[in-house]
Order: sequence, then structure tokens, then C-alpha cells
Amino acid sequence: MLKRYFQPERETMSREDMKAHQSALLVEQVQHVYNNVAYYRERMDAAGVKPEDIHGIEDLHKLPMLTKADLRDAYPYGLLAVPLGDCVRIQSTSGTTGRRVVSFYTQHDIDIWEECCARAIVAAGGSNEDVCQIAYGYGLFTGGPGLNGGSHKVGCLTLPMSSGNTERQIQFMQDLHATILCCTPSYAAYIGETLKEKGISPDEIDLKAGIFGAEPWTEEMRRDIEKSLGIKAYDIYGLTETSGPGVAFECEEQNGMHINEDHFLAEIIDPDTGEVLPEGSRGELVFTSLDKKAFPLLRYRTRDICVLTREECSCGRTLIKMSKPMGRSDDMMIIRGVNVFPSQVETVLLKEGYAANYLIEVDRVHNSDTLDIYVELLPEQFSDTMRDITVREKQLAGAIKTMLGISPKVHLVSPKTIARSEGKAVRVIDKRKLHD
Ligand code: DLL
Repeated sequence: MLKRYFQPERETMSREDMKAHQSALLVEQVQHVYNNVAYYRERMDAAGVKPEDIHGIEDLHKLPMLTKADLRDAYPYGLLAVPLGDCVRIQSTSGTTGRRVVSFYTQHDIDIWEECCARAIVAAGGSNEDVCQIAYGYGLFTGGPGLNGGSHKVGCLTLPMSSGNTERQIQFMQDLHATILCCTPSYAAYIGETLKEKGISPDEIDLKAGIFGAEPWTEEMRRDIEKSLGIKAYDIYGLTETSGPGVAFECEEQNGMHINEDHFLAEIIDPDTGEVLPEGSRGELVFTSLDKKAFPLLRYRTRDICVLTREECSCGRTLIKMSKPMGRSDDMMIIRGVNVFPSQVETVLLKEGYAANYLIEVDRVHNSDTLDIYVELLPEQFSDTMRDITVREKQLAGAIKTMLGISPKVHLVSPKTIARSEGKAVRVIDKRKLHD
């Protein structure tokens, strides 16, 4: 049966009820972390805040903020707030130990996460009549497992495809009459292109909606995908730290994402000063997970830049909306859905015996990201036999793939050909026009 909302009592709650709900959970959550996580206790003690000082969301500003660096310091168990025996799952981002985020879940945390994803599926028109093809990666990445759980909760027939093997994706899509596709927007665009190459028109498939996220994408890309697949394309946002996809999702208005603020309390801050900005300002998104038990984050700085608005939405949801992320306040890039820091590339170069003279060029060709890495050879490595260079390029590309999880095209260039900078080195040229 077609439902408008997955959890109407939460998704259409009055502002007053939502505030009361958030306040009660925040008070409980602060006590939970203070009692169970030494890291939080020390940070709160240092800031002179006790759990008794937090009476509701109006006291949120008293709590210290948490950054990715804190997560790194606490890796892997330092922020765990329940006994390991209560945890049933971990998920993680890619990256080296230092950059990797490992998130822990109790069964209760998984249930909440899956409900959030179910809200996104229902908002995209999903019901138990649908066949939901999930082409996000499965495994440590949260995309596949999150949407998979959401799809089960809605009662869709779930196709746990994982990403890749596009021929097989298309075959299953046709044979099983998939109606909803969940994957990164760039993979959706690629599936669209492949359909065209194969001479299959959008009318010959049964897809009606797509739920795409994990990386920035433009309105232009939305239009392309909608046309090539014959669907309505919805955005979905989330991060491993807060659970995964489903922190926010788009409704039929396709104009900003509703934040599941009964679980994730959002603030916008000035990324330079940390000052909390009024609603409607552009700044860095900060989340407090209100009822996650195993790995609760208080005031976590996401580094994503966006705007929050509380305008009335024609879908009837009262949940606050966030704009599409408009960039980041750190140097993280998202390439083919994978989080990449330039420092990861540098680590590999140094380990493989190259100097840190390199340039990363990212572009988007036919809606698919390209990653070219130009690396200077040291004078003693310089050789004029092409064969030698090609072998080295392949070797280095393999080592970088092992680190990042995605394949770059490596170009070894002559010594002293990459421009030196007199100030901050320019390591990255991102030619994708992802943000307005
Ligand atoms: O990308 C979780 C996810 C999976 C979201 C599937 C949506 C769908 P991480 O790998 O930890 O988690 O990356 C989180 O990705 O801080 C944003 O910078 C970016 N991001 C996620 N969704 C969007 C989106 C998953 N819809 C980081 N638009 C976040 C733009 C997004 N950026």
C-alpha cells in the first residue's frame, strides 16, 4: 500500500513536540556519554560543563565540539559508549588507519539507521509493491547495508546487487522489473549511458525512482539521470560517523533534504571561528546523534558546508531541511563515491620512493569521475626507456589503488616539471563543477 510517510508521527511532528523530544533525548545522551566515555568526560570537565548543566537543546552550545581529529585520537575504541558485547556491527570509511572512521552499532542503532533509510525510500514513492535494486557498495561502506535495511523495513523486494558489473545490473533490472535504484549519482549516470549504448530505451525498464547520494552532484546531473533512466531522482545524505545514509533525504519537492532531526540534531557554525550561526546562514554542518547508543557523537563537525531552512514543505514533513552540500571546509574530495585526502596519495608516494612533488587532477567526463595523478621522477629515477616508465606507472597506480580503493591514472613526469609554489602547495585541481 502506498504510504506518504514511513513514520508520520515523527516526520510531521509539531515544532514544540520536536523540541521537547530532542531536549529529552539530549539530556539522556549527555549523561550516557559522560558516564561511559572517558574522552567525553575529560573534554566536558575541561570545558567546565557537567551533565546537570544540560536541560535541553537550548544548552547545546555549552558542550565542546568534536572533530575528525578527535575520532582519530580515539581510534578504534576510545569513543565506544557501550560494552563491546552490546555491539552487533561496525561500518567504516576507506582510508589509512589515521583517516579511517570506524562506527559501532548496537541492534537499537541499526534499527534507527534502517528506519531513517526507510523514510527516504517511502519519500521517493517506495512501498512493499516495489523492487529495490541496491547498487551501492556493500561491506564496510555504509551505502549498501543502510539502504538494504531500509528497503527491508519498507517491505520492498530487495536486490542486494552491490556496485559494479553493470551488465548484470541491467539484466537484473530488466528481469526482476526493478522500480527503485539506489546507488551513487555517478554510477546511476553510468548505468544510464550503458542502457543507451545497448539501445535500451527508458520505456523498456520499470524504474520509477532513484535514491542517490554519498557524493556531491548537480541539478544538471539530476536532469541527465532522470532523462536517461526515465525516473525521478532523489538525493540522500549521511556520513559513517553518524550511522551512514539517511541522516537527510529528499521528498517529492526535490528541493533540499529533510534532516531526520528526531535522531540527529543539526547546527550550522562558522568553520573558522566555531560560532553558531542563525538558521538560513551558510556554514559548516554539525550533528549531535540524539539516540545512537554505541558510538554517539556530540556536536560533531562534518566539514560539509550547507544551509539549513525551516520553510514549510509541500510534502507535509516538518523536519528541517538542509541544502545540498556546497563544498567542504577541509581538503577531502569524494571521487567515485570514495573519500580521498591528498595526504593519502602523498603517503603512498613517499613509501614507494618518490618525492612529494605531485599534482592530483580530478574531472568528470560523461558523469563519471576521472583521477589523474602526475608524479615527478627523482633525477636518479629518470630513464628514457618508455617500457620502464610504463611499468613504474602501473606499479604506483596499484599501490595508490590499494590505499584509496579507486584506480588512478598515474603519469610519471620528468624531474622539476611540476610547478613549485611559494606559498601553500597546490596539490589538487578539481575541474568538476560540483558546486554553484
Ligand atoms: O557517503 C554515506 C552515504 C552512503 C550517504 C550512501 C548517502 C548514500 P561517508 O563515506 O562517510 O558516508 O562519506 C560522508 O560524503 O560528509 C559528505 O561530504 C559526502 N556526502 C554524503 N552524501 C552526500 C550528498 C557516506 N547527498 C561524506 N551530497 C559527507 C553531497 C554527500 N555530499
